Amino acid sequence: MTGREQEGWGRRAELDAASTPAAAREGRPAVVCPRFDGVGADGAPVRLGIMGGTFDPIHQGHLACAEQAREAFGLAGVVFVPTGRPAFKRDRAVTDGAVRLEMCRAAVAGNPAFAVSPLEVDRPGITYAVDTLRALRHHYPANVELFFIAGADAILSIARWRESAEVARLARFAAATRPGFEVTESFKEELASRGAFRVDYFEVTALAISSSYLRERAARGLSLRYLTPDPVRKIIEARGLYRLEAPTTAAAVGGGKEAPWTP
Ligand code: DND
Repeated sequence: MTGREQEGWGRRAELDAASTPAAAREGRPAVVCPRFDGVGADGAPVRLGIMGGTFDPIHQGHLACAEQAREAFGLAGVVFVPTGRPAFKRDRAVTDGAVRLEMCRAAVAGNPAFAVSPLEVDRPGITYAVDTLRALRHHYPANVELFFIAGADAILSIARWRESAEVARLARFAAATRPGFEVTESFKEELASRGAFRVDYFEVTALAISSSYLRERAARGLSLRYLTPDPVRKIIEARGLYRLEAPTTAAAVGGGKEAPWTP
């Protein structure tokens, strides 16, 4: 860890302590999400959604997925957690975490049911979901049930996540499928053979949008209007993100393309 990272981490811990005094008093880590830090404090059962992602950039598909998961599972809210250095994308450049965080915040601004946590961006080293889930589980009382929201395309990969058995123990999964996609018995059996994951499926409006598609369009100078919220589009334009010459994103545009979202 560099001195700068240590300094940033320490400063964040101080902010945590200030924003969640109860957590700090008890020596518990804050989730650094003031809007939802107090969820479950009254002891009543409540469900909270966690939408993890690289969000490079965040787009309408991510937002519709979170919104429809919130409805389908009666979630009190959804916390978007952009990754720091994503475990599965170490072969390509990813836009700076602070900028992805800024885009996520711009995307959810004005929606009281959504919030963004810098937990992973602030954590030094490679980002693993298990560390995040541990921090969240440690922070929230047992009456808060955590639902990790993911596209069904990502679900089969959870067996390859670091400490996947622990991931399975710490959270339930809300897996988004698109209309017409049948969750077959063989799909479920395949997943069950890989671990004791608790997965509930819900159908989300088909949105054939992916971050790589947005990056490609931006690189070609094409419009991102209506594919991502306007404030996000404006950040991308103002910062010149995803242009072929942009140093932090050149590799992301040229290679490391994600598979289209086809659960
Ligand atoms: P992605 O890089 O796939 O995110 O990461 C998803 C989560 O997996 C993150 O929280 C990672 O930390 C975690 N992960 C991955 C690999 C290893 C480990 C953890 C580990 O701990 O070892 P994207 O930004 O590409 O997408 C975010 C989410 O949105 C995904 O679940 C994706 O399936 C979904 N999505 C859509 N949902 C509905 N409609 C669309 C979508 N496009 C993406 N159009």
